[in-house]
Amino acid sequence: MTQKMIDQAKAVMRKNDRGNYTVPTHGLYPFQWNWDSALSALGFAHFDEPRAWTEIETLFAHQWDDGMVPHIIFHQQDEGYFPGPDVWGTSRPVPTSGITQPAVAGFAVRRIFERATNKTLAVEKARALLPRIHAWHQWFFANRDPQGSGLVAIIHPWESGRDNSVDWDAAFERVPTDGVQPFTRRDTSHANPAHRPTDDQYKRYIWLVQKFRSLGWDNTKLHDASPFQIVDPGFNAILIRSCADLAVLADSLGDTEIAAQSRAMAEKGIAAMDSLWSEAHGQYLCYDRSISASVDSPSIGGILAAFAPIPKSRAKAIADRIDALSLSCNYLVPSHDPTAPEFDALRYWRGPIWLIVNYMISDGLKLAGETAMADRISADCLRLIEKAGFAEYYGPIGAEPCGGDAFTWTAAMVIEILS
Ligand code: 9WN
Repeated sequence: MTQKMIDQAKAVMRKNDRGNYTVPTHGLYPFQWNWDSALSALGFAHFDEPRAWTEIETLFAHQWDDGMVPHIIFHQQDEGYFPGPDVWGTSRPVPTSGITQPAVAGFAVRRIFERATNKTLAVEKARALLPRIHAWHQWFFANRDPQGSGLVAIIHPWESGRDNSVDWDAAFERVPTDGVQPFTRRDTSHANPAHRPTDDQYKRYIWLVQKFRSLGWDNTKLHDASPFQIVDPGFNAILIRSCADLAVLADSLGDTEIAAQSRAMAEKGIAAMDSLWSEAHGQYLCYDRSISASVDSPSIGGILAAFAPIPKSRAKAIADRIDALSLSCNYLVPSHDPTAPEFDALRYWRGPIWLIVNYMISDGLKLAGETAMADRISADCLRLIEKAGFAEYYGPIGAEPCGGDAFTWTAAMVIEILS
């Protein structure tokens, strides 16, 4: 059974392999996505190490001069996705979007490096990637934390990777829709519209894109100009974890300066993260920087925070919180609390389970010594695959496969769990 599942996962990854990058899935997402690639590289590393390095190299080949690594790279023309390069208008030689995505690459590169069987190749590739990843981390704190709080804000829901989370609902009320150019969505012709964001949310996504475009994609201006500035604990946890991992990688490669700077960013972030803890919910919550208020929304963002080296007592509380969530669903970990009124079992990031998020939560809990919950989450991932195949996301009550199928990072996570 195990080997069969690994073989199926490899076949999914090969199918979506475009040579030097992978698409998340055929049709729905025909380009390269940032955090998809970094997480998918972990899967490749188990059966094709050079290919794993290439995936991340391709991503960083499109890093902007200011250090940002864009969330989409439009390698080829494809009318099947909206918004395409013309809407973004970033004027890059190979078009890209103008926003970023969770900084998983630092974590992934350290892990691939440490597991590598071809050490010569690993040293060469990691040495070349190290300053680039570090520049991206520095970009985050310089541009998305202008007051030096230690935590960064996202300025568009797509940056979080959790596009239509309940976390953004209240803040989205303040994002206007006037002046949005008429558009036709493509996602709803590939996937069930009932499992996707609403048209109203799409208008607000596009309003933000048009706003940033009107500012020439100048990152020194975008944060302060955005009506949407949210400090997401999950997003910050990924960045903090990657900074901490990059410090260890830099030490291994003898770069003491990058090691020290990375460690300092991680430590400052961890200390600041505690301000997001909610005793009432037993998890972290988002903070809406534009109105200086906590966001009372018990989503998976505050559970994913366990991916960072948070205090052990917090990790234990998060394991307890997940256990409590399991009373209201059949599979872990739902992207929103099933007992909350906004929970929507099959609608994207408002309830469904995502294997990549499960993987990161499980990894963080394991490091914190919460192995029972970590193993339970991994076991649930495999139950979902057995029942519903390699889907984009799954219903936490009935294990329904949702969104796109034959999904690259879902397959990569299965290889990670089973190898
Ligand atoms: C927008 C590719 C991406 C993921 C995101 C997921 C979804 C895109 C979309 O697909 O977002 O970036 O068009 O819906 O929410 O996490 O990286 O798999």
